[in-house]
Amino acid sequence: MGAEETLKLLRQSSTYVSGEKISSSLKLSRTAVWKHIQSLRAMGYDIKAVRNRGYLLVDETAVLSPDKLQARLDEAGVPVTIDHTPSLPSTQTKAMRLAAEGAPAYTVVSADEQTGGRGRLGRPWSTPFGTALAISIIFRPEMDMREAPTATLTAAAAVAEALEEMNFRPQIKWPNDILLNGKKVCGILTEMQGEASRVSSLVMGIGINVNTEQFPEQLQEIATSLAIVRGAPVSREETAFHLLAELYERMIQFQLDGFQAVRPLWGKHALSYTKPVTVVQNRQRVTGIMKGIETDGTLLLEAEDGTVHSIVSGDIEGI
Ligand code: BT5
Repeated sequence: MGAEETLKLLRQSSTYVSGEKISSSLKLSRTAVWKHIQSLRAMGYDIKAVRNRGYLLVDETAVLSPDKLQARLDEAGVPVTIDHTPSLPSTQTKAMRLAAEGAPAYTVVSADEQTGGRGRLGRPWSTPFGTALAISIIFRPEMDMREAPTATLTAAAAVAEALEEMNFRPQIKWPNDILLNGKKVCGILTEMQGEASRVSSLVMGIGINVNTEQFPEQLQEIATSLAIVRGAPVSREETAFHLLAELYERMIQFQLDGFQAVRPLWGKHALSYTKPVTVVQNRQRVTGIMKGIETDGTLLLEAEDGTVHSIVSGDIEGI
């Protein structure tokens, strides 16, 4: 908590802020302030310290300014409204609540940290403070619940396009992962509300590892970040801008012309497999050669005996 407050003070000032001023404003000891500065540096914030002057936030790459992001999106004609909070249990949970309360389409809930970020089937999603993008967007499309899988694929295509605009080489791993160099850099979670089979709101949660340097042990082998791939910090604001502009454009296309309009883009970024893959769905495993996707987003796998399995949701094992 103290690190967040310290960061706030540094953000508000374009000149050095003395350690005394920070400690008196936040009612913290000088040692505690120093520790917070150190932990902010460990998160990737470039903070200069000069004796007798204090601290200055030099590099803004780690900082997401919701006002600046909003202004840039407004200027580009992307009609989203950013609702940013430094720390939340989950942007998805908040966005689902706002959607149920009637929040308009294109409300974007974002946070610098999630303490209870979630993936599919209640799996955890890690978002350490200030290092990643955690965003949930409310859409109100005219669609049937059965179209949800293709909405996820549309979001995956948009994320891949956004990352390509930033000179990365993303690959989409069906259904909801974006990989860089074979490791997961982004996950997508699609949830809906509605009556019968009609969707009243679709909430798309997107987590992108931007400046994460060190992952928890269980993720070290499977996760990566934009900064790890680039070898330098990457602006979260820049990433959010590209992401939201692409997502808006592709979702409009999806709503007007259906997934078939976005499908070529999905295909352009989709990971292709030369060997058989195993897909786990509801604890069942199916192994086969991937034959692509159907127009409704289901995955087609041809098993050894020649039968073709159509898989609605699941996880491809390994890469
Ligand atoms: C996903 O689920 O990949 C969807 C993740 C969606 C996260 C966003 S962040 C904004 C919004 N708010 C939320 O609370 N959620 C959304 P799934 O395919 O089930 O993958 C989950 C698995 O990914 C976990 O079991 C871990 O193995 C792995 N994982 C967790 N955190 C990760 C990270 N930061 N980077 C890469 N892999 C991660």
